[in-house]
Amino acid sequence: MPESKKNIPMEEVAGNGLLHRRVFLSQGAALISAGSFNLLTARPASAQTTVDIPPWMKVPGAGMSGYGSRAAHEDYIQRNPVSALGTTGSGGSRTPLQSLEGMITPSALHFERHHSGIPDINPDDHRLLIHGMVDRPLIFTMDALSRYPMVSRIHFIECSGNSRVGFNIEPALGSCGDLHGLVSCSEWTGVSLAILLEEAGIDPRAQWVLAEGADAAVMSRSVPVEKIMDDALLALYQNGERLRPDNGYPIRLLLPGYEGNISVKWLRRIKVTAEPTMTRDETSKYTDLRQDGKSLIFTFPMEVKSVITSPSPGLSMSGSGLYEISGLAWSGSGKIIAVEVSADGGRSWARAALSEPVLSKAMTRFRMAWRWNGGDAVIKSRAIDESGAIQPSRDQLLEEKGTKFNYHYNGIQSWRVASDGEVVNVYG
Ligand SMILES: Nc1nc2c(c(=O)[nH]1)N[C@H]1C(S)=C(S)[C@@H](COP(=O)(O)O)O[C@H]1N2
Ligand SMILES: [Mo]
Repeated sequence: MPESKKNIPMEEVAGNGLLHRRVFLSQGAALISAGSFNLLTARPASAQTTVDIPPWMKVPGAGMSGYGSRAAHEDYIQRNPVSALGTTGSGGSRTPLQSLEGMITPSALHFERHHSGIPDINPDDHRLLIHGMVDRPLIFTMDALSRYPMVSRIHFIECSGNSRVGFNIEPALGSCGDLHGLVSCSEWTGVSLAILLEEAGIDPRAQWVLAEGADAAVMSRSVPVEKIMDDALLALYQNGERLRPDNGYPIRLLLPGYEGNISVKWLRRIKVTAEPTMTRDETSKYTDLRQDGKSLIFTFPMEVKSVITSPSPGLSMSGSGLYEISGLAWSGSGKIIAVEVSADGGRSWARAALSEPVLSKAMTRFRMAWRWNGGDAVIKSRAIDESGAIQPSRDQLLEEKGTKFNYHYNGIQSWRVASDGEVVNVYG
């Protein structure tokens, strides 16, 4: 082995054992194979190991199936449904972020937020109406929509109530998904709403569009025409197959980067208007109460945010040594340009590696190598997006937004790793 590949020191780049992100670049793989350090937890193998034939090698395996399912050993990985008091069917279920890898959320684990349950829609009987300030009102069957040119884009959806427990006085208990799992990321395929509005002939004086859902809650929100013309999608497909009923089957509006509420599911009506309609869901709900008693309305983009998914509560560490700190970052204002990680409670920070592809308004996976000395440590991540926005600390956020805010929490998440390997949510 060439001298240069032997014992290359892992450069420490910030306090308490954070290592340079090159560990995850192609050269890093070479370093690992050169044995300059031992990231992996494998034990040395003896020749005997391969002689034992496991039971599944002694009989032919199972046959094919029409629609796949995951390994039974993975069935414990579940969304965590929590019903809201009051309206039947209202509530949410959160994505178990701590159990997933990469940037795409499997459709069956995409978070859900329903205000009156999931309507049982027959796609043959469902219609989309476009009317209001247009030259030609149009009505579409789902088949008619399918004949328009389609586009595919990878985007996150985040409920503006995500991470709300961060406003609590005491840090909440729970897994990463319990605290932050009202965000998911999918590949969405469908028809650009701008194309259909152009076909309908939009009145140049129109400034807003009302989007209405076909659930019993009749979720309705006003969207600026500018956003519609920019990147609004009528999504028909999610991760390659038709939308799940939970996520809006047979059609939903997708407004990339905007608070999840406005991506109206089970979409039935688009009305072009001069003014915002001032619906229930944008006046009594989804407004942000300020300290002076006035409320902000139409606070659409979700702010730059990140969270370490591993290690995180429930994923205990087993003894000092080399670990990968991994997490997700996203922003409603564009691409993530950097994620910084601290292992000493925020005294020093170092840049994580970002896993490709890094896409606008999509989740971005980050990774950092950490040599844990086995002592008490507080780890945290902070994301920066291409608009220059930096994820704030919890103190900065409360200072800026006040204590009456109930939505749009994007403060830095701190996890305390105790010397016994247990991980918990802490402030500061
Ligand atoms: N018609 C309708 N659309 C809806 C909702 C709803 O209850 N009804 N919930 C909204 C909220 S608050 C959010 S956060 C997102 C959640 O999308 P998902 O359930 O696909 O994750 O859908 C939005 N669209
Ligand atoms: Mo939401």
